[in-house]
Amino acid sequence: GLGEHRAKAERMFSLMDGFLKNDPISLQKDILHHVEYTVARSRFSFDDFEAYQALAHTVRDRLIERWHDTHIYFKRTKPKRLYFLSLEFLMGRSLSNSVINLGIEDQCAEALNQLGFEFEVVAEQEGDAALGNGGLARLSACQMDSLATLDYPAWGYGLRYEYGLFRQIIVDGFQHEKPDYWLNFGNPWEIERIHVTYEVKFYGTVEEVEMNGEKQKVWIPGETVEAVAYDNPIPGYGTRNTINLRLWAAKPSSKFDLEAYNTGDYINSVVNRQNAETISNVLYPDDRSHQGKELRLKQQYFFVSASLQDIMRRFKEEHTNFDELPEKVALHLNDTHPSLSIAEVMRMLVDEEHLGWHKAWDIVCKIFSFTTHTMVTDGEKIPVELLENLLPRHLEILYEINFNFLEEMKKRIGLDYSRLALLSIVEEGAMKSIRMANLAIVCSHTVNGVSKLHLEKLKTKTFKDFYGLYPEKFQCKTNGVSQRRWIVVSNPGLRDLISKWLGTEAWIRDADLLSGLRDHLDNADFHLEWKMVKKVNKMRLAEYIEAMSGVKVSLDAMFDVQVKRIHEYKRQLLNIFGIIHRYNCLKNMDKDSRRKVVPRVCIIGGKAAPGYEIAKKIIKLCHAVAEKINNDTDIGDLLKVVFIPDYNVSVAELVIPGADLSQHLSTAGNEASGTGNMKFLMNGCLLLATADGSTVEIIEEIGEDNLFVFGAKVHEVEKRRQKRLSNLAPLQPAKVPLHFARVLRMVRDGYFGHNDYFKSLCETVEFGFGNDYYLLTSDFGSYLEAQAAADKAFVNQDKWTRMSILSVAGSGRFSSDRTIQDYAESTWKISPCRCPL
Ligand code: CR6
Repeated sequence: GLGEHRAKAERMFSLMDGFLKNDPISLQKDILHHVEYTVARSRFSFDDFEAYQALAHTVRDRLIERWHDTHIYFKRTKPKRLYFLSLEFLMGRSLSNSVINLGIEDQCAEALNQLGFEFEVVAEQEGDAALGNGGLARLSACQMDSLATLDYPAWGYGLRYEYGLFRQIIVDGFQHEKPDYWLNFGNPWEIERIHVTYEVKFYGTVEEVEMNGEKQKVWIPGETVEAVAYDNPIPGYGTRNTINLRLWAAKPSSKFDLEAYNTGDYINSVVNRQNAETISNVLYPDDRSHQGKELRLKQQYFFVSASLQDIMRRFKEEHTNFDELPEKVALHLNDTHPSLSIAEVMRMLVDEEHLGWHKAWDIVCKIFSFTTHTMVTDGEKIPVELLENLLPRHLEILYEINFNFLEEMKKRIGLDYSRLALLSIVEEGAMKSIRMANLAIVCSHTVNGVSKLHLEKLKTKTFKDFYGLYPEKFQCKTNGVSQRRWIVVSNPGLRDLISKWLGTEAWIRDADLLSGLRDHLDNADFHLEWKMVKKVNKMRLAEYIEAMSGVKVSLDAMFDVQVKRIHEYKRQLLNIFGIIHRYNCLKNMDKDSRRKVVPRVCIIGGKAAPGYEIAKKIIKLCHAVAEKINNDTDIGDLLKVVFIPDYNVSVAELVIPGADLSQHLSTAGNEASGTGNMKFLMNGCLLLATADGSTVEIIEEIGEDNLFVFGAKVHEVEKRRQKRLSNLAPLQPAKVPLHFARVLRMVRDGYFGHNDYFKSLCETVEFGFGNDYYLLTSDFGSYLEAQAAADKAFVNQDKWTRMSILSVAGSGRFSSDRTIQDYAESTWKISPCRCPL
């Protein structure tokens, strides 16, 4: 009875000590407790890694407390919730970030110290969680940090890949891929929820049955897999709120395969069950191309089905009427990858909850929002053949959605079949397929671009027809990055300096306050301290470079960095050609002129998708050029070239704060946003960049004088491409700038060896072959001018420091807090829900 219940509650309460304590002594006790009972080592002998594990568990306990309180609070107050659906999250390391967001960094450092350990060394033991490819995935991670910090009632959903993004090994200058079995050493940041499981079904047939006198479709699936939840607490900064990132892992269904068992085929039944686990095994390593593979489709549906069952269960616990769904639930599609969700919600509402089609569609159109992350017109497509086999009922639903949509369109635009064909969700042709972007646009109430320039292209090119029909859907949400991760965690020196001169740490929650640094623009002490911070970061980076590549670099040199995925459109090749040109110039200089040269360390890093041959050749060329130049004793410290292997989040945290100059070279109109530029900006590194993606807005914010802009503008690109093509027939070397031709010839003729191997790479920028689609030839001159301007500015360290300060001061707008607040207010319509202390 009630009395019994109360007695039990009181007893439980009396057993509780209250919340875990965060003073250094309590932390030490907890660390030692975990050394002994979690890691099972002796408290008298444990190493740095074991100290990491014990501290991680100590922090995890504290995260769990807040995480619980937050969820109880959300449950009680029943706010509208946002569900952020993404197939990729690049979380990187968690320890430092958690400790900082919990506000216990000093206490943890002291606790470790007294046990004979150093926080930095211990934190270095942690491996990266790399469940994503590049910008999109790291953006998701920054946005989760902002959602938690701004107290939004949000959950993230993703997949718990057992193999994250491959590790890049360089052998002899060539990229090799090694599996990233990141769970090998355990993962203290996740909580396995063995009771939170859902069955996910595949294959089978669709049948029609009579139900209450009406015909109803039912899907009779052929295969069942189980999804198990793993929860990853995401702590906010300066708040008790700790939200959840729920990642799904596939397990064989607990329903035993009876038939095989009965026929005595025990071994095969177990082997079949194991196949289920392969679904969430490995992340696809391409960040811009989609191949329409069955396993990828299976991953997408597995993710969608498990997440939506979870979301609907939570909704139904609190509500009985689906009309309330749009008031209580916002579903966000992070790119097209999770957009099967649309068909799945329709299936749940129509087939399982027995709502009428039109009513269900009405609801569905009010709950989805969508962000596209690409400038590419040819988006993700799913071959109908695959769907028909794997998800037969969903294919029917997609056809019906499309039929209704096209009927509506016929009423609006008439029988203009070529236009209708462009709008159609179904692409007819050699390979009939579902256009995921069209599906997402038709159903979402908001379609977001990731920069102003991107939105403009969506409106005028990529989705021009849809824009004409639904202009109100299209919105710009310029990307942002978290200043917690990209200054506070990765650049503690700069953090202290900023806080000292602003007289507050409030900028960690409100990045607009960074503009206050402008007040000290001419203060000599401020300049001195600013330069000192950069110097220390350069030292840290120089040590890393020497350890990784054996190259010793001078701290007086300008550290010039280009780190990002390797892509033709990002034009790492332009950078390398510039380096070769610089080398040529140095070789031709007399002693006197050489004395005036700004020494450079050119740092390049990034992964190439395993099947992307040209990108792999770019990596090899980078190594070949480095080998030649670094071993030329005549050049010495004036020019060094370094390739940093296995670029990932934790490497970025080291490289970005140590950079003087960073390069963002995409041919205008190709980078939807870019977020690396923002991270460098926040770290006082000057940008050398094209007017592409979000860089256009950075220029707006800090002024053209505070960075080095070059190259064709978006509106010029198309014209130049046309011009090149009209020159196509005769090879016209005269049209190619002399410097460019010379550099190209050196690579082609084997000056750096491997001329056969580099041939196809050279051809991408030659007439009659690749036709230089990305316009390296025509941008080269302007690129060299920008480089010269950077050299000139660097000589005047006073001016350089001012530009650097103004970069950080102008970076507030590029905080993911601003992005998330904008999404919350104008797209998701959710309000903060702050858990009381
Ligand atoms: N590759 C864009 O290319 C953008 C991020 C995040 C990308 C990049 O310009 O900054 O998304 N697109 O919005 C995709 O991944 C499809 C990316 O990271």
